[in-house]
Amino acid sequence: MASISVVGLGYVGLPTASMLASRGHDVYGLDTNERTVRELSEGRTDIREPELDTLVQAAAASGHLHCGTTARPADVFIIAVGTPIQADHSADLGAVMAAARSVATVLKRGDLVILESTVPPGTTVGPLREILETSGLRAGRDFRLSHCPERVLPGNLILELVTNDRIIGGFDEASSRASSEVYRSFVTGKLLETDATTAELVKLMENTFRDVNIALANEFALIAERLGIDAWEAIRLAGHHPRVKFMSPGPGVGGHCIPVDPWFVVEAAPDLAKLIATARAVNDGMPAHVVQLVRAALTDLAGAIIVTLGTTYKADVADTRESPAAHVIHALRHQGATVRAHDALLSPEPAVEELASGADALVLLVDHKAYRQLDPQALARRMHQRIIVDTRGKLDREAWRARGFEVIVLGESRHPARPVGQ
Ligand code: SAJ
Repeated sequence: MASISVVGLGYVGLPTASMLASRGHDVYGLDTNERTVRELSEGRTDIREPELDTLVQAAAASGHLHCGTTARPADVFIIAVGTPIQADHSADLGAVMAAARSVATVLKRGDLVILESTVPPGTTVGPLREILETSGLRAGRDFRLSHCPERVLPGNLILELVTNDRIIGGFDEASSRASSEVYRSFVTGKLLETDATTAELVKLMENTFRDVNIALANEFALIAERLGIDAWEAIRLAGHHPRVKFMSPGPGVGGHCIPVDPWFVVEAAPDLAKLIATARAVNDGMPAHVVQLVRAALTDLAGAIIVTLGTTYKADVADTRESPAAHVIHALRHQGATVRAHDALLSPEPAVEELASGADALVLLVDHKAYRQLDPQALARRMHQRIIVDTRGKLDREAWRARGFEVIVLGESRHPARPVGQ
C-alpha cells in the first residue's frame, strides 16, 4: 500500500483521506487549519454529510490516518483545496498554488501528484507543473502528475465517492496509469483515462451543463408567469416527451461549484462562452425575482414580518455556501422587512409555528423534507396575513388554499392565461 498525503481536508479531501485510510493506505492529511487537523486526528469532523462521521471514526481507529499542518514526504499527493472566484469572476488559484508549493518542498523522484480541485483548463500542465518543478524535478521525467476531478454530490457524497466513474487526466500515460491504480483501491465505477487539460474541461462541462439547464427552467418559469401559464405543469408535460428532461426552476443556484465553475469556462474563452455567461446571469437574477414576488403579494415590504424557510443552498444539505436564500433574505431586509429566518437543519428552534406568530408571509426558499410536513391550519391561526410564497414548487397548493392562504408559486402566473394579442 502506498503512502498518500491528502492536501486540503474539506468536503472532498476529508472523505477521500478517510476512505483511503480505511482501505489500508498509510494516509497523511495536511491542512492549514489546526482545528480541522485536531478534530480529524480524533476521528471527528464538523462537516455534516450522511455516513461521513462513521467513515472518519473508522479511519481514525484504523491507525492508518495521521494529520498535520506541515508537509511530509509521501509516494502520492492528492490536492483537494477550494478554488473560489474573485470579484471579477476570475479563478482564485491561491490555495492550489500554496498547496503545490508545500508539496514541492518534499517531492521526490517517482512520486505522483494528483490535483482534484476544479481549475481553469491548462492549470495542471501550466502553473501547477511549474510550481512543482521548483523542486528541481521534472514532470513526466521525475514525477507523475494528473488531474482527477472530484464529482461527488453533497448529500450523497460517500456513495458517489465509491460508485461514480472517474476522469483520470494524466500529464502522460504513465501518470494516468499510476493515478488509476490509486483510485482502483476504493472506486467501483469506471476509471476513464484522458489527458489533464481534457479532464479539466470535462469537469467544468458537467457543472456548466447543469447550470445552463437550470437557467433554462428558470427562464421558462419567468416566461410562464408573463404568459399566464403554470410552468410546473408545462415542465411536467414536456417531460413526457421521450427525449426531454427539464431541471426544476427555483430561487437561484447555490453551492461552491455550480455558480462558480462556469466562470472558469468564460474566463478561458470570453468571446465564445455566450450561452454560459447568460445562464449565469439568469440564475443570478432569480433571488431578485423572488423578492419581487414577495413584494407584489405584500404591496409594501417596509414593516412587513416575513418568515423565510431554509437558508442552505439546497434541500437536506447543511451547507450555506453561495446560498440564494441568503441573497433573498438580505434584499428583503434591505427593503425594510423584518425577516425571521428558519432552517430545518441549521436553526430548527424556534419552530416555524412560533416564528409565524403575527407574520405577514411565509417564503419557502429551500425544500427541506421537514417543510413538507408543515400544517397550514396551525400556521393560519397564528399569522397576521395568510400569504405563502413557494419558490420550489413543492407545496400542496390546494391544501394551503383550503386554509385561506394566498399561495404564490414561482413560475405560476397569478393571472389566467389569455390569448396572445389581447
Ligand atoms: N438546483 C435548482 N434546480 C434543479 C437542481 C438544482 O435550482 O433542478 C439548484 C440547487 O437548489 C442548488 C444548486 O442548483 O442551489 C446546485 O445544486 P446541485 O444539487 O445541482 O449541485 P451541487 O452543487 O450540490 O453539486 C454539483 C454536482 N454536479 C453535477 O451534478 C453535474 C456534483 O456532482 C459535483 O461534484 C459538485 O457540483 C461539485 O463539487 O462540483
